[in-house]
Amino acid sequence: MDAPTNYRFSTLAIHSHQASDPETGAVIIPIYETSTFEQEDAGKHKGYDYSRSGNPTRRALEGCLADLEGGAYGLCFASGLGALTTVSMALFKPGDHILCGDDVYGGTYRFFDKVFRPLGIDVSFIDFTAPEEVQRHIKPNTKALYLETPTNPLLKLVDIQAMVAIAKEHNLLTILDNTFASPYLQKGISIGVDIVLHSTTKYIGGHSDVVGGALILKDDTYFQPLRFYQNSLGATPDPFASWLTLRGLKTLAIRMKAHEANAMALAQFLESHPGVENVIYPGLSSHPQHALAKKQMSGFGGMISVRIKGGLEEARTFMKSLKLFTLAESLGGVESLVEHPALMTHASVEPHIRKAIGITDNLVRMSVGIEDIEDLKQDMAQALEKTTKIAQPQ
Ligand code: P1T
Repeated sequence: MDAPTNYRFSTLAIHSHQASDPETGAVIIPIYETSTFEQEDAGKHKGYDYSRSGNPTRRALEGCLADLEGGAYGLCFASGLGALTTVSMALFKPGDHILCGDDVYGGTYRFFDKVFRPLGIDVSFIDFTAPEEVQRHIKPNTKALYLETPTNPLLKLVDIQAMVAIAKEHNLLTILDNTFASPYLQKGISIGVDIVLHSTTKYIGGHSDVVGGALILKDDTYFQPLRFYQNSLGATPDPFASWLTLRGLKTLAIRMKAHEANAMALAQFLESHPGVENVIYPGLSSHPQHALAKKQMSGFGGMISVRIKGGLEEARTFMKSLKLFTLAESLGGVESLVEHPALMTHASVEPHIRKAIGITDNLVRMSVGIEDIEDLKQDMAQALEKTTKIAQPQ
């Protein structure tokens, strides 16, 4: 069936760019596992010539993601960082300056700080929760605002509308990493963001079985250069990865509702537990930006960060004692994961910077899955009991 864009989110996720195969009637987009395509005459083909440049399975995913974000184009990549490096190489040049949030995925920080900066592109990491700070750091050569919201791992909220207003005033490009919210909970393009970035490895794929990334473009302003760099840099996903991602994407709406319901219940449970110093979850009224979360998101998502009472030893004990939560990097899959930002996802951020922004040694990040909430609570309770014994020896 065809999917006009006036269909709603869940319908688009299942049908957009996924019509039945006209030749065979196959209901599901095939995995076009081919590296190349026959040409009728040199340079004359049916729209595809080589799978790095384009592949029908990937094309379906790109189109569907564009519709879900309310954008004009989607471009997919072999990873979220593949999307980041491609957009960065395509749109910035030596001498440019980028303002980036100070709490972003460690790999994003590493790319900007350790790879891009030595190439002559200046990057400042600023507290994006304070729009006046962002204003203050704009220089004549500033070209873009790079924001992540909610942030990884501290779940801070960045006011997208305020950032878009600043960008308009100073003629800057806005790039929003929407990985933590997913297009189901937050739509940057309708607020005026130019480019949305995803690690599709996370909620979009949803099953911890495939790595990928995407860029969704508001309009055609940057389509040609990004398409050119996508093909020229070559960080494209293979057909099977595209297919797995598209298959996961179909259930994004119901998964996000289930992630959120579990995360909210668990956050409330943890907030009342004596073994926990503080709980960071945008859905709690104790979150300093709860009102902003309500304004710009249609739900609060499935990520929780907690500070365990004590220090590194207690955090380690807590994580090792969990039975249902797997100790692993990544997030957004149906299974619950737990990780230690300082030692794992944000190890590439220098200790003094981690300290300054609040990535403490007792900070633990949880990706709450869609298992039964009672089992998740019980798991937390037994792990905290073991941890509390360490924290308060009798
Ligand atoms: O891992 P990859 O698909 O390359 O995506 C990178 C990336 C980009 N943006 C955000 C907000 C991310 O969280 C990530 C990857 N993050 C993890 C692996 C993690 O455990 O936080």
